Amino acid sequence: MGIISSGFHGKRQADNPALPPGQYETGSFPVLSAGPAPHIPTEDWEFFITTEAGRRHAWSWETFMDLPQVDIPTDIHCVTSWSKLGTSWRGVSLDTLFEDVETRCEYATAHSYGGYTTNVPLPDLLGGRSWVAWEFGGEPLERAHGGPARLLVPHLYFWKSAKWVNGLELTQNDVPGFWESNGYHIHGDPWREERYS
Ligand SMILES: Nc1nc2c(c(=O)[nH]1)N[C@H]1C(S)=C(S)[C@@H](COP(=O)(O)O)O[C@H]1N2
Ligand SMILES: [Mo]
Repeated sequence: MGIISSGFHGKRQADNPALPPGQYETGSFPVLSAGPAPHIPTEDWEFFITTEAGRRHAWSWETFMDLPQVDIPTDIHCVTSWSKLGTSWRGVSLDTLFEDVETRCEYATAHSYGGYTTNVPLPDLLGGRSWVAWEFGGEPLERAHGGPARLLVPHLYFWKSAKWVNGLELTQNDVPGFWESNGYHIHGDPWREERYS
């Protein structure tokens, strides 16, 4: 048959339409971080959006929590080939956060506490496709997974979902972030296997 199935790592299911090409399903939730997990008390947490005009929109944890919260059922896909199907998150849609933001920029760089960055085109962030998520599986997001809050862009490979997210810097050009400068694809669509550059 030519199919090697390992119960430990999960199995490739070529016939599962929820799995992008080259991915296998896992039941666990691996932790992948390029450095130590920063500790951000919610009293100190802030989320910002800066525009090309120099405007800075910012939310404290309190004002962020006052925004409409939504449940987000979604699958997630890591470039290292694991996919986790049927995860549930809660957070604020980027559409909500962008309501008063005026910009002609087409890209954003997500900045995280701790220094991680990743670039995402605005069309991938808007239209109900991304969130700032603070709850996973009905519990506050664990620090290892990006708590108090992380970006969630589940239709792109999971490295785009910046943990410990601090804000978005809008940019005119597509500026490679941390992994994008280290060989990962500039865009990262798992359905097109945009893994490496
Ligand atoms: N701030 C920050 N965000 C990050 C990373 C990181 O190292 N730092 N790693 C990315 C990568 S490569 C992946 S696969 C996912 C892993 O998220 P998880 O640890 O919750 O599984 O987070 C992404 N977001
Ligand atoms: Mo990753």
